[in-house]
Amino acid sequence: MRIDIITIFPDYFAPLDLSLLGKARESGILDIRLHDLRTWTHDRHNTVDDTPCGGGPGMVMKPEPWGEALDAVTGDAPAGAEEATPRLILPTPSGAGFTQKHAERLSGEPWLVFACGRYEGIDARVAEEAARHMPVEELSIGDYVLAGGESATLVMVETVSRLLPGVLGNTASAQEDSFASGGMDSLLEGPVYTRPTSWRGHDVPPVLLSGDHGAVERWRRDESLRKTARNRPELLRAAPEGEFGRRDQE
Ligand code: 6GU
Repeated sequence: MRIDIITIFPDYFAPLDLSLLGKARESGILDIRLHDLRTWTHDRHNTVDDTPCGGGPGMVMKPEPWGEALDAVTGDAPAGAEEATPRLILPTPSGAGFTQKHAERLSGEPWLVFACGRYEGIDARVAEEAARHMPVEELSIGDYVLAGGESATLVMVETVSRLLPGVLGNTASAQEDSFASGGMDSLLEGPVYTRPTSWRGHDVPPVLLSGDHGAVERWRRDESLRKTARNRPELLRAAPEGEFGRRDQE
């Protein structure tokens, strides 16, 4: 998968060289390209913002550098996917809520472009114009306000990337994640343990050492339900009738 990130702070993305994503980039599974928006300014001060039309606080990102940046970046298709159209992601607190479902869908795309806004956001005509050439999605990572789209982009890129074949060491582990579609749909993951079996007076639950795989699976499901009920009760209430069985809801 190719991912282009346009930002005024390319250094913000240094963590993409580390760990799982760093390895995926080295192996070629992930082709992440960073672009400094100021490359597409033409004045002495590399201006990217201006005061909001209609007044009000803060600054708005000017459309011209964004238009040129998107033309340059999206005009250059990934090798072997010349026919591919990029999907433009606009991280914004006013976007639709990003979920594991979005991540699963986006992980099937050949090419994503993230446009990181700062200040009060990007002139709305940029999204309007981009939508004439490619699919555009506004996404928020939660109900709080960040200083810019960079950290939200890191969150989304990591969430999508770890779903790509070959990125996780154990391909089964993504399916067992909290929120993953499949077995654990809308349930949180329960507690996990490793050796030593007794530590500072706390014991690993004996069922996990019993060798009874059926009992282990039943215990894990019960613990998932217990944790979901405690930390995210709305997930159980939102589940289709009978989703967890009558016994589970009690
Ligand atoms: Cl994507 N951007 C900003 N600036 N704030 C956010 C966000 C995005 N998602 C939640 N808060």
